[in-house]
Amino acid sequence: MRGPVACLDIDYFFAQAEELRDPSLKSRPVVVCVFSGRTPDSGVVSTCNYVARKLGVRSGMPINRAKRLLQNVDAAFLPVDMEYYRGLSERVFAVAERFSDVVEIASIDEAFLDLKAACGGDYGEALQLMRSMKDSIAGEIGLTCSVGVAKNKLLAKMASDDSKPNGLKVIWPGTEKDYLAPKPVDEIPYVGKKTAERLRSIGVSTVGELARVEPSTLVGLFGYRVGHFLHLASRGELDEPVIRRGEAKQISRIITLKSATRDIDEILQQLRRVVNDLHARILSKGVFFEGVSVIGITKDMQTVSRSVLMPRASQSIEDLSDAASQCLRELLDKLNVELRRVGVKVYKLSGAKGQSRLTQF
Ligand code: DCP
Ligand code: CA
Ligand code: CA
Repeated sequence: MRGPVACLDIDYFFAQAEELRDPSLKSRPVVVCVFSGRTPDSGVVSTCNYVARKLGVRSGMPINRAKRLLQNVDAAFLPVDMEYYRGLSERVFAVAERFSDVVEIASIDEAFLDLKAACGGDYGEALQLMRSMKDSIAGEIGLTCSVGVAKNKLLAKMASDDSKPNGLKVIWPGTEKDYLAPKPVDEIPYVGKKTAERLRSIGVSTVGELARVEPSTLVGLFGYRVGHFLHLASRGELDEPVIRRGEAKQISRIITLKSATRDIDEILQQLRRVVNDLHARILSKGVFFEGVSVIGITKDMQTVSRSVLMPRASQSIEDLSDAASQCLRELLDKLNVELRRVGVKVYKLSGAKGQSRLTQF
């Protein structure tokens, strides 16, 4: 059995990003626009904050329509700033990568995490981890996101959509069918208005009804690909794996301590396994690291961390172990916290195979 899988989606992303750099916007409708330049008002709404959504503004709407809806309020119409959003997006996904080695970046504001290795199939543990990830993203970057946890990507995405904004929702194993049955079909991701209308024409409006339609009927109506998608999706059985694209930018390992503590010797002893594990991963991937950090999660789910950069790229377990001890010591010296979970991360990775680097020799 696969799972649990999480879907992380940043709330009203581009508009929230604008609020982040100018908090005075928070109380006003914020509309982020793709101005086409033909006339000052031509173009479409990219996204908007919830203040504007309450007044009827939506993604994809013509800008002049949004302006009419907001004509009596003090709204801000801002142009998209992709470079800025991309930077924030990378930082959010870097936090996500501390919580799983297998992160699939699906779009600028959406990623899937395979949590099986991190929580050993325990959904309660997955929930705790994702709560802590949300806290880290809010604390370190200042953005809210919504996270869904379920047995596959599609269900996780639906749970994330359901919990918006700033939500966290688990679809517990065994409850998938009950969760899906009453939902309107257009709440299945990627099912648009046209598909929903054609389904309604054969008397299908809920996911539960869709699940009872013969797959051959769906293939007849929508073709093989979409037909099969609808059949599997409606039964919660679309189990596509989470696939990490590209090279890992970091590798990390985290464990739960036997009990919350700030005793350095105790933590170091338990950390030895993490360091060994991580080192094995480093060797098997054939990479060198320059950055090492220790991440601690406290009893009250705060994330704390300390990092060091090595003078040169290394692959040695002594370097890794020394750096991790140093980070942990600094962290405990500076902060009066008891740790519940502790992890080690290596980053600034370089390949051992092919591209060699002068600093390695
Ligand atoms: N986007 C866009 N045009 C659209 C839809 C989205 O330019 N028609 C951009 C702006 C969004 C970002 O992509 O901020 C992410 O899209 P989402 O669909 O996740 O929507 P939001 O993040 O804006 O809102 P939500 O809180 O519903 O996730
Ligand atoms: Ca979003
Ligand atoms: Ca999204």
